[in-house]
Amino acid sequence: MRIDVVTIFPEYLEPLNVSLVGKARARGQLDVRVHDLREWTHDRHHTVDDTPYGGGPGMVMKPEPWGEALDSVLESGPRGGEDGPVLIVPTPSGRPFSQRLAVELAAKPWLVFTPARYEGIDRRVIEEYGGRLDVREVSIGDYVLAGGEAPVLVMVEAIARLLPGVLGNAESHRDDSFAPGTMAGLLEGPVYTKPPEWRGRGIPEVLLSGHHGRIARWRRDQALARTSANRPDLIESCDPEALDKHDRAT
Ligand code: 6GU
Repeated sequence: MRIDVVTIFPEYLEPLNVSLVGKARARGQLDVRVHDLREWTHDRHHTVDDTPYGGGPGMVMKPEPWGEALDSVLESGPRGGEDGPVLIVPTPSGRPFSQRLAVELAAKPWLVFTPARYEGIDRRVIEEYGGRLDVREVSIGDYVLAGGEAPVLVMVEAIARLLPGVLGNAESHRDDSFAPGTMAGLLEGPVYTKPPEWRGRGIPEVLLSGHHGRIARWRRDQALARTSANRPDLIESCDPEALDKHDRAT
């Protein structure tokens, strides 16, 4: 997969050199290219923002640098169709990012992210590219950040770990919280490792039993209890078919 990021803070994306994403890049599983938006400005001050039409607080990112930057990045790869890019515009006004969207985007060959600062990007940029390619305005949650760079780090990590061969164990994401399937989109329950006793605290007996059926049942009960406590909304919205009889009785 190829990922391009256009930003006024390329250094903010340095963490993409570290850990899981960094290793995927080093192995050639992920081609990440970070671009400085100011390279596509032409004035002495490399201006990327201006005051909003209609008044109001804050500044708006000018359309011209974004247009030139995106034209340049988009020219460097396949135009459209199956191989074409998905343009992801991080904004608190976007559609919510989710595991489902991460799975969808992980199947695409090319993602282009446009993290903005200030009050966002002149609307005409989104209209311009929305007319030619798959453009998604995406938010990572119901709070406001100073810019879209941290959301890009979040989204790229969520997507990269789903790429084939990136996680050591292909089964690692089968039981992820929010994963459909065995856990029915429930949150993951608690986990334990050695030592068998720590500060007087032991391990739940069932995990030492070697009884796979009972362990699976226990894990599912724990997942359901944790989801009820922390995310009752996930139980409300879940497919009743995904909860078995035992779950509903709990
Ligand atoms: Cl994608 N951007 C900003 N600036 N704030 C956010 C966000 C994105 N998602 C949640 N808050």
